[in-house]
Amino acid sequence: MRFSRYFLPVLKETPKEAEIISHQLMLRAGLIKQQAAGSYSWLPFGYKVLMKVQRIVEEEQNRAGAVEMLMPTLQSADLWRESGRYDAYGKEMLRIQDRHERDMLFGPTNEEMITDVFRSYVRSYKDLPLNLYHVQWKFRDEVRPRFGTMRSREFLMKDAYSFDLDKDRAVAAYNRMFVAYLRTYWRMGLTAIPMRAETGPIGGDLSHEFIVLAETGESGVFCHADMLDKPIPPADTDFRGDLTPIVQDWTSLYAATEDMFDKAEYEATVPENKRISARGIEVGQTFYFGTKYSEPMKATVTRPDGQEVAVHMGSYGVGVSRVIPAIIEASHDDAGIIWPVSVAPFEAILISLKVGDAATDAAAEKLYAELDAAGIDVLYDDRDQGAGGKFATADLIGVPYQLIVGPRGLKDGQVEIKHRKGGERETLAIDAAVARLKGLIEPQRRDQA
Ligand code: 5CA
Repeated sequence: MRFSRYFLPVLKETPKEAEIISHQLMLRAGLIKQQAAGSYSWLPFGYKVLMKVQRIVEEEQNRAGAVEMLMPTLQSADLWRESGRYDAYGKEMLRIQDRHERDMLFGPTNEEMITDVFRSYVRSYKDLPLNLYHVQWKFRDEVRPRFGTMRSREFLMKDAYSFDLDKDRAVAAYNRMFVAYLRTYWRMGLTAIPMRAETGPIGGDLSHEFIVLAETGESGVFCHADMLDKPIPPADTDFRGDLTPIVQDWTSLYAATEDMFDKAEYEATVPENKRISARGIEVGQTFYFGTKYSEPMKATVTRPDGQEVAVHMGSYGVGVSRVIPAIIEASHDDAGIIWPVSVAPFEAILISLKVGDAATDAAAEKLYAELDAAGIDVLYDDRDQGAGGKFATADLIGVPYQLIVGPRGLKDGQVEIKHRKGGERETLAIDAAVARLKGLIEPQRRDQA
């Protein structure tokens, strides 16, 4: 992508309304624009990150056996009257009437709708297990939307729903999502710790919040320090096998949100030098709630013995649009964002230091074509502007590698690579640059890992 033909409105000043660093940087680096309280446009640069995050979520859901679909944003109130949640959900639900004065709502979550899909088609235990998911916009009329897309009113969520014959099988389905979540956040460069959590309006008695530690996080959390560097289950994990040992290994160490905090247990099981009491960002949550929806909504299947039973369900959410500020909170410096390669809007930025100089133009154009041919997602800063401003923009927008081409180096046939993270610089022969970047970037994509 040529910068001169792109749409990347970078702001010099830090917008006053933004209280936390990720919100400031998302505005300044041209990722989002506020449209109303808690409502944002995703500008091209931010949208690219959003889609990369969504793709990782989808790949790991698919790997774990979930099947993607898409449900509408507007739902009929009648479905929610069946489950009893229409009145229970309160003011957070945006209620709408259509021209026939039928009650509708903008979905804050989809338990009812997916239960309706399920009951329309599935009759027998033979069709189980089943896990259906979608990535769709949700609306929650939050009392206090804040911190940009961290807590917005309209936000993008991946929500998956599992259906099983009984509790044991439903817990096995829960475990598959648990392991998928460990992999999903790790692939985005995040350390997200599963913590015992309250179930709130979704319901049930087994739930984990996946928490990224950050001073600006909205949740208070307590956990064992060893949770921070546990190895992540590999891509070839057999999701058809028994994942109990992996989940038990993770849940054997103490980790809970403040709502579930048990001081006595914490102090008895976590040595003093391993106690972490901190704040965190909830980037996802998993729930097992049995027959809470299937019973009132009559989503039943026949068992092998012919008896009809309500299916056991769970639901599993990832805050796709919240993950991005969480990544920025975890990965930035004074100059700007530092994207992990796997979610970076571009993997490299090619900076031409002298647009209009024949030799520089020729070298930069050639490198641009070669990077493209090598499959590297590159932003080519071909704007006729001073070097200082270009460097500052490159640092602000956080592209992982900067390839710098200018007349001085070119006289000796050389270009420079700057690593955004860590700031190292390498001078190398122009012909070696593309292979070097490929070697740096490919192992960090985490797509085969
Ligand atoms: N139906 C269940 C699971 S699919 C559910 O709705 N769970 S949830 O309420 O925990 O939401 C799932 C995830 O969406 C949260 O973990 C959080 O990361 C994200 N989320 C929730 N509310 C907001 C919000 N107002 N702004 C941005 N992200 C949000």
